[in-house]
Amino acid sequence: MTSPFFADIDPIRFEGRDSDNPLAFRWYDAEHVVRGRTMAEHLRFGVCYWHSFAWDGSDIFGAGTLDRPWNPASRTGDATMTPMNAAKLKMEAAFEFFEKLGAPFFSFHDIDIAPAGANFAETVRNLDEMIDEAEGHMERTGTKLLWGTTNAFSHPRFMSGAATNPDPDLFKYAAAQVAHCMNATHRLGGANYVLWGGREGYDSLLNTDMGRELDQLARFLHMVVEHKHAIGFDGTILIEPKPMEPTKHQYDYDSATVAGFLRKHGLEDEIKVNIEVNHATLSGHDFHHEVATAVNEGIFGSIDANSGDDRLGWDLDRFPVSVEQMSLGMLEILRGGGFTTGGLMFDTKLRRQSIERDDLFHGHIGGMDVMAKALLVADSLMDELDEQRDDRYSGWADAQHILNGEATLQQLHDQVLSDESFDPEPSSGRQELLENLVNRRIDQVR
Ligand code: XLS
Ligand code: NI
Ligand code: NI
Repeated sequence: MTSPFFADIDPIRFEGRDSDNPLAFRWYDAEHVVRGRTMAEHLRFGVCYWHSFAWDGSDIFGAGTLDRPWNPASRTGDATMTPMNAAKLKMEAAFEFFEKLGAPFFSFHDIDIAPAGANFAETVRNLDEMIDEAEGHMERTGTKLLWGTTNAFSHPRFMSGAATNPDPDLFKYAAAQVAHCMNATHRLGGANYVLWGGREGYDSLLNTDMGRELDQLARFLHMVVEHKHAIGFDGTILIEPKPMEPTKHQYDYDSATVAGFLRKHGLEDEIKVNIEVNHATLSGHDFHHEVATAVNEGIFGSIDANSGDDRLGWDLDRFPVSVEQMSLGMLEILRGGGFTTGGLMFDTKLRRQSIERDDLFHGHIGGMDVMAKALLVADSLMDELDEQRDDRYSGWADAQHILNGEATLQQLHDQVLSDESFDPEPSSGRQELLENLVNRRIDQVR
């Protein structure tokens, strides 16, 4: 491996709208202030370790295509490339990338950064050693941890789930793994800890007791929350909803499903959601619907900023490309007051044919510029839209007694019956006018 890994790339800078340099930001100006916060503070960009460094480009039909010399398939024949040395090389390249891109955060699964050992004890020894390495890199580069998470879905032992496994030994194994990874996340000062229910779901009710599995999941999450308080971790615990894949039906279907589940089990003040754009698409919702639902439920936490495809119904994890889609999402994030511990994590994959080293930069630069422009569009729209929206509901100012419980159905009936002139006039929803406004702002922001 040539060192440094991205030797041909200089740190990425903001060069403004007129720059033709493909390796520069045109919209993401970290220090630019919007509504009292810098863009960096609003957007809190993170790079994911798994797709960007651990994944080699393989898909269900074919082998890896990407140049990732630390991966097992590329290491054959090189005796110095032990699994731990490979993990260290991978980490050097990852931090080189975070630093050159200027992303303030990263995220990882335990298995992305450290190789599995022969048993659990050896696995966590490897992880602890790599956490030491990460600590050094973080100090050196100033990169921070947006979230840590546990991969309790890839290994065959988890084929029937982790917390929702019919076998309590698997629940135990997952508990041990999550406890250790939470400790590691805490050590690195992580802002959040994410639980994506990889295989927490089912393929067939012929062999699945859904009620039992959901109760197991609730107990597991209570244990996670208890552990968080026991170790003094002050980050946010986040569930990442997804409706399907890899199981046919995932229990954390969408924001609304998670909100109901949390409330049923008394977890609504302890756990929030990490909304992934592509998962929203898979659940049949718009991204902005998922954000608005979570804000409304008081559980909005963080975003996995990627995108799907209109015609391919699976988790493609493309880099965000649509300014309109992301503007509507950013609008709901701004309306909700913005991020606290959360941020925009690029849970994004290169296309399998994007095999040049700089392709990873182009993906992230494009994604960051799209989100930065979306922030500006959302900012320019919010007050005007909110004013028009409030206006639509202005009649309620004189009808608060209805919402306060001071009126009965019978009373409303009697009032309508007795007032012969009562004949409500519909008024226009003005959707097309507002859609045109959005497109105008996308053209106008500078
Ligand atoms: C998979 C999920 C995964 C989580 C982290 O679809 O998006 O990547 O973000 O486990
Ligand atoms: Ni994700
Ligand atoms: Ni996903």
